[in-house]
Amino acid sequence: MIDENLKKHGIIAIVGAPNAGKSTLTNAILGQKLSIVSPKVQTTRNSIRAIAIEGETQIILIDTPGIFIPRDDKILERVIVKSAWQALREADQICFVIDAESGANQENLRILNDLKKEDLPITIVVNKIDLVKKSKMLETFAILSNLGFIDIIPISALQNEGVEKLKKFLCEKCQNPTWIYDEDQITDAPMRFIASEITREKLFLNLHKELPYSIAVKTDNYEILNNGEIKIHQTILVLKDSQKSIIVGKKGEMIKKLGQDSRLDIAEIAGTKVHLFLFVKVKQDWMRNIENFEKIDIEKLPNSNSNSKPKKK
Ligand SMILES: Nc1nc2c(ncn2[C@@H]2O[C@H](COP(=O)(O)OP(=O)(O)OP(=O)(O)O)[C@@H](O)[C@H]2O)c(=O)[nH]1
Ligand SMILES: [Mg+2]
Repeated sequence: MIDENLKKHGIIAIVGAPNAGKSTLTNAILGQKLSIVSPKVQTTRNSIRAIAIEGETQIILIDTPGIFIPRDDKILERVIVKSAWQALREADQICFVIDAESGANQENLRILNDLKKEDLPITIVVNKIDLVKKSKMLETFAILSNLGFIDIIPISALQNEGVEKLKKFLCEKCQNPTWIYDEDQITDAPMRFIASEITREKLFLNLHKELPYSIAVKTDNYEILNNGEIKIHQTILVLKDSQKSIIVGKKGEMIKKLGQDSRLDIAEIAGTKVHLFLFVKVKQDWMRNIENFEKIDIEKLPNSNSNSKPKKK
């Protein structure tokens, strides 16, 4: 039984360079898939909260997009990086994730330097330790401790190594009174946003080169049927006809595969059968207009039914 008087919470921003494994780590601490993951950089575009519980502590993780220097003419890049910085300003703690292969390289040191200005406690997590030799690890640790960092924790988020220890460590850092979310809630993001993200992940995993970066997914309709099953209509927005052909594939095979992969993952998170209908639309200008982007990926939804929040099963 949880003692109501001992309940506490903390907000921890998971930040770092693109591809460091922030979303993989978020899912590992949460204990289930929520945030999307791919081998490509800039997979996460919007910050998303994952709510984990450990004993009396509610650990609220904010999985943020990777921090990099955006190009002036790329609105999407600027929105992505802005979302990361905004999110971390809502946090009590920063968990800075480093890819062990990159170690204390220039990029990571530059981000760390900028993070220091935020005046929040920083824990450094060295991830992907399964990929490096001990000597590389020691070198990274030495550089970071010389810079004055005390909390440096090695993990492999993919292999779930060190994650439990990190979770307990972060719990100690969570010292605000009470819980701020329901016990069984795993995120504050609406299920229809999660559904768009899952389809975007499948596009990242199945399509090559630059194509995934010029794509957005919009959930047009998310309906809970009388039998509890869910019917979803989504539009995949692309910039050109040629991109549409690639997504549809020969005899529609690609879009069929994308739909199947996405449907299974959405069903897993929603805990019920999902009927998913995908459409591809050419919208030449969707990336040029910042409002377009925000409307597509950060949906503000009027209908509370379709706005339901994913819960622990
Ligand atoms: N070998 C290994 N791979 C990992 C580990 N953690 C994550 N990865 C892989 O690294 C890639 C990037 O992981 P993500 O979790 O999407 O990284 P991210 O930091 O969220 O990336 P962005 O959202 O694009 O900034 C994926 O292919 C993961 O499977 C790890 O501990 N070991
Ligand atoms: Mg990510």
